[in-house]
Amino acid sequence: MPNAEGRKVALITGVCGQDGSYLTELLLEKGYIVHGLKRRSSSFNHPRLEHILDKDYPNSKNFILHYADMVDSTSLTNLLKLTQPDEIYNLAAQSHVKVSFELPEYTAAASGMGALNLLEAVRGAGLADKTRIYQASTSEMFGKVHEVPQSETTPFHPRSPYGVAKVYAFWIFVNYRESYNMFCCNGILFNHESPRRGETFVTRKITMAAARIKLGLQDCVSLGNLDAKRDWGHAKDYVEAMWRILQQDKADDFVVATGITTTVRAFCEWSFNRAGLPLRWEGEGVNERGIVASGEHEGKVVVKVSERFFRPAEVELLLGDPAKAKAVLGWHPEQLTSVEKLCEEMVDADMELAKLEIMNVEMKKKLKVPY
Ligand code: NDP
Ligand code: GDR
Repeated sequence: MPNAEGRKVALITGVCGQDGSYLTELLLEKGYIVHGLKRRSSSFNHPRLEHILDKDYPNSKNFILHYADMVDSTSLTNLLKLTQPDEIYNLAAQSHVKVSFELPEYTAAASGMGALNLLEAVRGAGLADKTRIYQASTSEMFGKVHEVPQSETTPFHPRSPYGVAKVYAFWIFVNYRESYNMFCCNGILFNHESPRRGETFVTRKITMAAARIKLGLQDCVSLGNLDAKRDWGHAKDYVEAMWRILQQDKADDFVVATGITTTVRAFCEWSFNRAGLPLRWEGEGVNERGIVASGEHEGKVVVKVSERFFRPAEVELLLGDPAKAKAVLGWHPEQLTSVEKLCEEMVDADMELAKLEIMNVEMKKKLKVPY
């Protein structure tokens, strides 16, 4: 139901993250009032939203940030009573797979129980019949894959505390749909990246390293499993699929993927090549090295393998089957950003950031900024 101004109202949890920022842009463009849930942090945690908060950004006044937390049920109920959303996009999560082995309990609370807290808050606020809810489910639920490619019918076999927490969130969404007839949907999204991707995920770690090494800000990058394969798309394209999922007549679950898989090694080669540092590989296992093959930096070791980045259990291969998303949502990955273009966009953006970093360092020296 639209609000008094005739606009739909959306609430995005995890609004400060990569997907939250692109989804906010999409919904504002579509005329929504957008409420964003952000958690308290001791330092500024919404750089990805800065441009939207600028008063000159189109429909900026329709974007409102609120403090709440997925592990604080009272804050969720209060926020729902206040905002009365037509649509909720639950993107908040401790989303780093490797970190989830170090923070298993918090990951379960935020990424698993957080989904239940949200659903109960929707019921508690009397919105169960009105509000459509999207859950950010993940290809990590397929984990040690039972078939290739993975579709909506592929069994789950998660390989990390994060994956396990997300399986719980998936099923509690299905359960509330079946038990209370709530409009609960899961988007099972495969990896999606962008220049706004967090710096510790592998694509961004690589594109930043390629740019910073090229400009002399860094010597080398250490990575883990170079043979892992991921089905990578562009985050901007994937938030469109999230929105489409909530516009259907019937609540349902969808795999969102490109249908193409790439190794970490290949993504590395493309990135360094784009930065003007073509690579060749030498050695095996933890002794493998990526070396600049030609040009000014020929012979320089720029990629190393470190056990530090291996996971206690790995997801070796993800490849999604987007047939249902194509047929029902009209979402066609072959018409969207390819993984090669995604890589180029990320390296180019990180080149610009690296130049800015150099200017900042110089400026800080001049101004004697303490940190
Ligand atoms: P990010 O890690 O970039 O964003 C997650 C957001 O959740 C952050 O803004 C974070 O806050 C917030 N958050 C974490 N814990 C809490 C909490 N307890 N309460 C409130 N907010 C919290 O993830 P992405 O944008 O990449 O992904 C969005 C969602 O989609 C996540 O749930 C992720 O698990 C899922 N997903 C992502 C995929 C991908 O490839 N990107 C693929 C499939 C699923 P802060 O900014 O303060 O850290
Ligand atoms: P993933 O993304 O675990 O798939 O989860 P990530 O980019 O962290 O890892 C992808 C693959 O690259 C390998 N890898 C490394 N990973 C990281 N982070 N750092 C390294 O140095 C490194 N070297 C190799 C990993 O082992 C892995 O195989 C992302 C997150 O966004 C989840 O929230 C989301 O649910 C899934 O994608 C789909």
